[in-house]
Amino acid sequence: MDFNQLSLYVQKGNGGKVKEMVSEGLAQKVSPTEILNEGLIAAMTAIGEKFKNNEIYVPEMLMAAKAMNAGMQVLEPVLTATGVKPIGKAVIGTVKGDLHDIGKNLVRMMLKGAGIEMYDLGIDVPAQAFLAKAKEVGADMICLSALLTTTMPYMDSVIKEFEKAGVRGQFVFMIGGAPVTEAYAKSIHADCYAEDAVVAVDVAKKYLAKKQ
Ligand code: B1M
Repeated sequence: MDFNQLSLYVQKGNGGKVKEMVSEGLAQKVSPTEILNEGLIAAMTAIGEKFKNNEIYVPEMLMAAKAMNAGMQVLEPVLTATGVKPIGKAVIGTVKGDLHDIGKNLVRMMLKGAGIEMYDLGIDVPAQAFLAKAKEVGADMICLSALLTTTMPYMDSVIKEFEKAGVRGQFVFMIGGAPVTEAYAKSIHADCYAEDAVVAVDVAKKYLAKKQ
């Protein structure tokens, strides 16, 4: 499979071709993780670099994101296929002020694939919505994503909302996203941090096992 060509189709925002190539790749038994990493995620990294260097602007970034999502739709059934019995429930969302959802969606898919029942609140999610959903579904874990240095501090506000309600101790908080670090997670007393969707699976499993 020509991963470079796939990446170029994503970067050009050609969702039709992206879907076609991902479907063909899966039919030829190319590893879904390789398609994801070498084709789709590589494209978003390149797009990020071009944006930073003022070679492209927000509309092109948005088109690339749509094409990436088209590819992820094809990959989703493969990534979320699970034969395991549910090991816990998690609420996930991108925090208030932040519209980035590709990484969050990926984390949701991988956690679902690991047998975690996922409740996705989408993007731009206020603290109160995390709290309400967590109580409603009896969640074990709250997963927060942020992609901007300006929205990352809102993760602290979400945790504080749970503290204010006197229920912080009932939930495991996992946080992640490009600007987020282990040190930041510690500073806001999140339980854990994961750098990517694959690591998020291991971390979530470990903390859910501890919680049981
Ligand atoms: Co935006 N954007 N963007 N953007 N965008 C970044 C993040 C940026 C780094 C680009 C750059 O300058 N190089 C920059 C942020 C700079 C900063 O804050 N330091 C930036 C900016 C500035 C902006 C705007 C402000 C631009 C503007 O309007 N002037 C604006 C903000 C809008 C808002 O949110 N309020 C904006 C808008 C957008 C679009 C809407 C056009 C689009 C998003 C569309 C969408 O998501 N549906 C977009 C995109 C596509 C990007 C880049 C190019 C790609 C992001 C992405 O999808 N990466 C991005 C540059 C980059 O990241 N290189 C950029 C692929 C994805 C798989 O990775 O999301 O990092 P990621 O997720 C990873 C890990 O972070 C981790 O696992 C994931 C999978 O492995 N992870 C978790 C994520 N969440 C996790 C949660 C966990 C655990 C792990 O536990 C719960």
